[in-house]
Amino acid sequence: MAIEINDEYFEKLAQAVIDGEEEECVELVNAGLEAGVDPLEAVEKGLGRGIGKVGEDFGAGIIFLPELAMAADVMKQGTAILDERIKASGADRLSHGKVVIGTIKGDIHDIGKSVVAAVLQANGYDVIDIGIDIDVDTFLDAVKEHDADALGMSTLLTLPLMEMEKVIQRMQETGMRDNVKVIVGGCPVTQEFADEIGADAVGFDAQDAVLKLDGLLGINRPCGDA
Ligand code: B1M
Repeated sequence: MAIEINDEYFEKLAQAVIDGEEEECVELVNAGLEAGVDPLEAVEKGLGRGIGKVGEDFGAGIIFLPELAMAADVMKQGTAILDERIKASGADRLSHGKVVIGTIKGDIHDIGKSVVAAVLQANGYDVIDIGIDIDVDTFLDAVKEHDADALGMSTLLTLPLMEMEKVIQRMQETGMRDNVKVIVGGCPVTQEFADEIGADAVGFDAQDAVLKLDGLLGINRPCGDA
């Protein structure tokens, strides 16, 4: 499939997610990479726009869980390929620090968290992605085991939001909080909420997560290197 990277290409990617067309999506992603698409742009302008529309329709009761799940599977296939390319783009960089990242207990959304993990890795962080539905003890054990400089928590759901506070509280009780920065993110997470629960920062998207962590860990990059 020979293609040009333009608005039409990103629209086709979005539409493949909306239509639940896995084969089409994978072909478009691979053809895009061959034609030199920026993988993060393909996630944000293409696949992300498609899943955003699907999410809106689901919220409005226009489509139901099976259609949402089908679109999510297509999105996952596409982002898995792009995430690998994003990670590989930072393979030869020096390590800026270790980050444990996961989606909180009660939440199984993993696409956005995985994109953030890939972009952090591409920007020189050693990322330990511990997955989804992660409880307090598992977060703390992973931070200890890997001697992490930062902990990242993600959620897309409103209901389990307070799990993030529980993790931070336990870090305080066990004396871990002073040495480990905490960044939170996901669509229901606001700056006010992050302040309220005592997180160090909120990341509004993957690139923002890099900028916020750089700030917290004192990383100075040469111009154009972030
Ligand atoms: Co769900 N879901 N879902 N879902 N789903 C939402 C979140 C929802 C808003 C849809 C809607 O109603 N409009 C709604 C939440 C409502 C709420 O709580 N306020 C919802 C619901 C209700 C549910 C279920 C409860 C549905 C049900 O069962 N009845 C259920 C939850 C099950 C559970 O977790 N216990 C559910 C299930 C699912 C699927 C499994 C079908 C699937 C997920 C598949 C997967 O992840 N493997 C799914 C999907 C795909 C979505 C939507 C449509 C898209 C999410 C996504 O992947 N976005 C979503 C609606 C939406 O967001 N528009 C929706 C693309 C991704 C690249 O973006 O994840 O936002 P995002 O990540 C961004 C930023 O948020 C940020 O950077 C990322 C990259 O730019 N970010 C961070 C994220 N984490 C970060 C961490 C950081 C920093 C930045 O630092 C650590």
